[in-house]
Amino acid sequence: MISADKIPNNVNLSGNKRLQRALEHWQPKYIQWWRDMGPQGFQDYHQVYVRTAVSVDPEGWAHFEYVKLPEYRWGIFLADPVHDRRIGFGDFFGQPVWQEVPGEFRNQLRRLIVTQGDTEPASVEQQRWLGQRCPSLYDLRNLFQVNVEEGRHLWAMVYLLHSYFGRDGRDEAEELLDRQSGNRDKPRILEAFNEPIDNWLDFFMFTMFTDRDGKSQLMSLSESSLDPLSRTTRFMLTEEAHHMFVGETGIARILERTCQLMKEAGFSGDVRKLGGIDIPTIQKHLNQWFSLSLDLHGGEVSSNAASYFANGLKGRAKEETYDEHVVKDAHYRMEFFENGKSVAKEVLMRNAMNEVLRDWYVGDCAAGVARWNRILEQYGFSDRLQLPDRKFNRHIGMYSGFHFDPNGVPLSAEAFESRKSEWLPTNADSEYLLSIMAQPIYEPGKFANYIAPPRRGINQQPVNFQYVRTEA
Ligand code: BYC
Repeated sequence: MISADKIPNNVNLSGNKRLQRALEHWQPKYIQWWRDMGPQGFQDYHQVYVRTAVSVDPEGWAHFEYVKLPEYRWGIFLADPVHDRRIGFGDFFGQPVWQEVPGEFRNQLRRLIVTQGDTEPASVEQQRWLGQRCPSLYDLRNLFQVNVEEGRHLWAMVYLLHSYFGRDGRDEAEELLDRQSGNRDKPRILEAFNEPIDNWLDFFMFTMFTDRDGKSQLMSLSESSLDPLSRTTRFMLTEEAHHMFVGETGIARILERTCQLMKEAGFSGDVRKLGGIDIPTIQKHLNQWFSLSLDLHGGEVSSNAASYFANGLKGRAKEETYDEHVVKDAHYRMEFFENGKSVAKEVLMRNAMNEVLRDWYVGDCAAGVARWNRILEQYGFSDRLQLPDRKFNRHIGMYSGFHFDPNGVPLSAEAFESRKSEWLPTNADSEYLLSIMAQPIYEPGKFANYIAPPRRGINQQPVNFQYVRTEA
C-alpha cells in the first residue's frame, strides 16, 4: 500500500529519516519547477480529473479524482519485488540481482539514471503551452495526465539518485531541475527533448513515437541487474502505456476527421480549406518524430551499449524471449554506408545492442502505423502513412553525416536541402497548425474541427464529461 506521507511512497521512506529529509528538501524545488515550467495557466484555478496511484496493484494504481495540478500526489512507487530474482543477461547471468550499486558500475548506472530522468521534466517543459491550444477538455485532461506522470517518473529517478549515489546523486537531482528543454546554455541531454512541441500534431506524434522510445528504454532498464532500477521502471511502464494510447488515438482521430473532410471536399484533397489537417502534413510530422526517436536509441555500434549489456545494467526488451543471454560471440549483420554505398557487415552483437533495441522499436511503431492506415482504408482512400527509412534525417549514429530521402535513397546535401520541405514540417505548416489551434476548446463535449471525438471517455465517464473544471 502507498503511504499517505508528505511524499507518498511504498518504499518505507519514514524508516530512512536521512533519505526522507533529503527528498523533502528537494520537494519544494520540484513544486517550484512545476509551477514555473509545467502547464502554463492551469496551476491555480483548475481541477483536473486524473488518475493517481493509491497502491501499485491493478486495483489501486488507477484511482481517479479531481486534483489541482500542483497538488498531485507525486511519489515513489516501486513494483513489487520478484522472489529470488536473478540477473537475466550478460557476464553475471544467473547471479542474484543487486540491491545496492556496485562501486565499479556506479558511474555507468548514474549516467543511465540521469539520462532517463532528464527526459521526464524535459517533456513537461516542451508541452507547457499546449493547454492554451487544446482541441477539447478530454484532450486537455489527457495532456495533464501525461504531464503529471512524467513528473512522477522524474521522482522515481530522483529517488534512485538520492538513495544510491550519495552526494553526487543529490547534485544530479538538482541539475535535473536546472537544465531546460531548448535552453541554449543548459539544454536537456538528448536531442529530441530540446525540440519544440508547439501544436497538438507534434504532441500526438511525440506521445506515439517518443514515448514509445520511453517504452523500449524502460523495458530494457527493467531487465537491469540493479533491482531497485528494475522495480522502478517496471511500475513506470504501466503508466507509459496510457501515453502511447493518447498519441495513437490522437492521430487516429485526426485521420478520421481528415477523411470525413476529404469526403466533404469531394475527394479533392484540399482539406486545409475546410480547416482540417492534410495527410502530407501528418506524414511530415510522423517523419520528424520517428526519426528523432530513432536517434534516441543511440549509435548503431556502441561500446557503451556493449558494456551496459556485459555488466547486466541494461538488457534487451523482453530479454526472456531470447534463447541465449550471455551473447559473447554472436554477431549482428548491419548496413553500413561507405563511399556512397550500403555495405553489410557483421559486428559483435553486444556492440549492436542499441540497434537490436531499435529493431524492436521499429516493429512496434510499424504495427501502430498499420492500425492508422486501416482508417484510411475504411474511408476508401488509397493514401497510406508510412515509416521513413531508418537512415532518413538522422543526427546520431553512423548515418548522421549523410543524407537520405524517406525511402533510404542517398542524396547530396544540396538535394536534401532543396527537397526537405516535402518531407519535414516547414514554418508554413507550423503556422497553419497554430492558426487552426488558436482558439482552445474548453466546452465539455465539444471538439476542434480538425479532430474527431474519441469513441469513449476516460474511466467510463461520458465523452462530454467535465474533465477539467474551473474553480469558482
Ligand atoms: N541525443 O554509444 P552511444 C523517455 C550521445 S525516452 C544526444 O551511441 P549510448 C520519455 C551519448 O550520450 C527514454 N546525444 O550512445 C519519452 C554519447 O555521449 P558521450 C529515455 C546522444 O550511450 C517521452 C554519444 O552520443 N531513456 O523515457 O549507447 C516523454 C555516443 O553514444 C543521443 C533513456 O535514454 C541523442 N539522441 O546510447 C518522457 C535510457 N544518443 O558518452 C520520457 C538511458 C546518444 O560521447 N539512456 N548520444 O558523451 C541510454 O540508455 C543511453 O544514454 C542512450 C544513448 C540509449 C540514450
